[in-house]
Amino acid sequence: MAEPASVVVPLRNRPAPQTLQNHLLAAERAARTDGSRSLSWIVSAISSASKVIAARLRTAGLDGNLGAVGEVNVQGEDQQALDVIADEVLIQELQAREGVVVLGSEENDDLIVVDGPPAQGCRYAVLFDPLDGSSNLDVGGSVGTIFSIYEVAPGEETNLQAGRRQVAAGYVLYGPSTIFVMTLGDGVDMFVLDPAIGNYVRAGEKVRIPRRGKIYSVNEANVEGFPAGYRRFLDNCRRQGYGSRYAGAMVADVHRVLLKGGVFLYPPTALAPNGKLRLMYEANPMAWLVEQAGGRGDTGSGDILDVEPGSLHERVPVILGSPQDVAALCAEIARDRHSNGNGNA
Ligand code: AHM
Ligand code: MG
Repeated sequence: MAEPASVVVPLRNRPAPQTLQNHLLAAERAARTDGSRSLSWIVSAISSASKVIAARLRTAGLDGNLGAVGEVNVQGEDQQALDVIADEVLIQELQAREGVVVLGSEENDDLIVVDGPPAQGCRYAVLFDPLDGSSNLDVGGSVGTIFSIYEVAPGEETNLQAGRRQVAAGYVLYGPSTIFVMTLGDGVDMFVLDPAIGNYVRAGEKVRIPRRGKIYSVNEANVEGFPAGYRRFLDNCRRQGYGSRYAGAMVADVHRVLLKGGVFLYPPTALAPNGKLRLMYEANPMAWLVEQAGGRGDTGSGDILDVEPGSLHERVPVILGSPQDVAALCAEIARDRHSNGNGNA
């Protein structure tokens, strides 16, 4: 019997590889505005920067880029060499992109107003934590980049906006693979860097967080200083057989929660009544991503995304995760608020 002739699909009819670049182009076409064109370019600048950062991280133990630089950032934390490198790479990529008018970073005291020709279309502020979890660097642990993008009106470059107004947010996880997770407000998409071709390729579309998980992620060494509602919630989790996982890098911990469910928290303590994590470039982008995946982000007294920001580096208590787990924790916190008028008892 004759072999059936093989069918050759004409090139133009083959599905294009699902790269981050194609995803951004499709989103831009769907939005059909000039603004979405520059927004795609801005996200694509972050993706380019993340490839450079991933490469620097890979050789960090070989090229003398591990360790502190002897400077302290505005948060009072020792800056690592790679914190500074990642910050510079992102600023260089972003300030050259049309539409970027303001940059804000964990590593810089103040917002940077970009000095360039006036933007023609939409104008954007990009806030970022260039290298989150950098205390993991010396031990080869996972770290990440977190970003948050807003549209800004002329003359309002330095006015901070609530997280609800973000137009794009995401993170890059530098672990065994480099993973880019983002939202443009239409669900959460996930891309893995294919080192053979240097492109991010889609690994998850419209990611959904499980409604409930079996893991909590918190720095348990601080538990004695947590408000009572947090302590009761953690006791309940242990009684119900939850496991505990904590990488010490928010990006790695939230990524696990996004995929497997459960809850990540950084509660207030007596010494740090607003916790440790920063609203504008840690809590807000992560909260929007988790919400876009069907989860919740709360401070213990309301949605993270509704917090009206006062300053670039302000901190908020952070609860992120599966809707049922976040609801259970918030209910415990609310019990104390009702009984003594203060959820932080
Ligand atoms: P960083 O941005 O300076 O690295 O700090 C933020 C990190 C988060 O990634 C992580 O969740 C948290 O700090 C860990 O803090 P701790 O060591 O107090 O548990
Ligand atoms: Mg951080």
